[in-house]
Amino acid sequence: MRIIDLRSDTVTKPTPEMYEAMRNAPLGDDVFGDDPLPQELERLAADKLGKEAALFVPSGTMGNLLAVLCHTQPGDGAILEATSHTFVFEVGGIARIAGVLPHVVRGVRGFMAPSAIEEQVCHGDLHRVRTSLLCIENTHNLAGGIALTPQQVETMASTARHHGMAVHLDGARVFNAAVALGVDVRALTRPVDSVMFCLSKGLGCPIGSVLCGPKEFIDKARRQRKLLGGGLRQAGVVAACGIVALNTMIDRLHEDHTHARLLAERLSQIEGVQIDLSTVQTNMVYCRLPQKFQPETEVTFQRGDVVVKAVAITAEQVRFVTHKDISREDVERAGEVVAASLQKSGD
Ligand code: TLP
Repeated sequence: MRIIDLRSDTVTKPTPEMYEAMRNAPLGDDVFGDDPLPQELERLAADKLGKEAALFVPSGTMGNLLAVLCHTQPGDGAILEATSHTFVFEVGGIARIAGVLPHVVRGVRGFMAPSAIEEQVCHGDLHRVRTSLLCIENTHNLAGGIALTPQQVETMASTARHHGMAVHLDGARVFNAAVALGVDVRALTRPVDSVMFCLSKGLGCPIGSVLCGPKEFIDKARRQRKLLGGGLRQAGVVAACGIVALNTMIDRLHEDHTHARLLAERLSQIEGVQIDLSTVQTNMVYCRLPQKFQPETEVTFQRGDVVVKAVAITAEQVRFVTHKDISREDVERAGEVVAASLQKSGD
């Protein structure tokens, strides 16, 4: 059986160079502060994203939660896009653990208009919370993997700053955004106070994300990470992959984008499949198929001994994600398998 796994870029396996780096990793104990590779990764990440300091964390979810914990006080409010990952898919952690009231703004392709942000700002009078944080997502996953431009990020961030709010960027795939737009990633991170990006997605690492921001903020986050149970010991085993990823895996992301485009074009030719091709800007393809699905479940298409895996993100939308373990040939084959299997189910 051949499986073409397009469920997510999280399914990527480490590269041979990553396995080699893991095997040779000099190790210490990161909680004692003497594991060299997490520190090297943190310096490299902070430098690449143009921030003072960084913190290696086990997951993107923990990185985003730490950002909210460190930018706010319990009982504050935070503004988030209504379909953002932090609001929709992080188990309500900001409410449950950080004690923060989410205010949602319906964005247009991930962009929150200044007037819509301003409508949600509360200044903490007798009856209201104090809105102290704006969260932005780039690329915006549920909008289709849309890459928000530096100008859009700056517009949202300056609106928040004008009201005394901090700005956090969920940049799980911020390098995809930078590559798609042809800009230095710093153009996307400069307007924000903190940014989380994932190593475990398109960059191919097995585990890990990095939270970047001012030194004082990162010092605080390091303590909160321990509180959340995220203080890892020989973290260098996985940080080793992160260093390889930052040095070698960013420039190739455009291949995933080309493959997503090709897949979208193929799928859009199938009868009954609807795709807004203008949203296919990075490595994701969201499409509507004739049938309904159980949200958040795996969807499979099969022809002969080839199986294509995708995910139903909502009842109506199926998502395909390209990544480093998917070749052009896989994409072509996937298009054929989906077409054949939809035709069969329609017969
Ligand atoms: N996203 C996963 C699923 O949870 C949907 C995926 O397959 O896309 N921010 C964004 C924008 C994300 O897409 C994700 C993961 C996260 C944060 C959380 O990262 P992890 O999975 O490392 O906690």
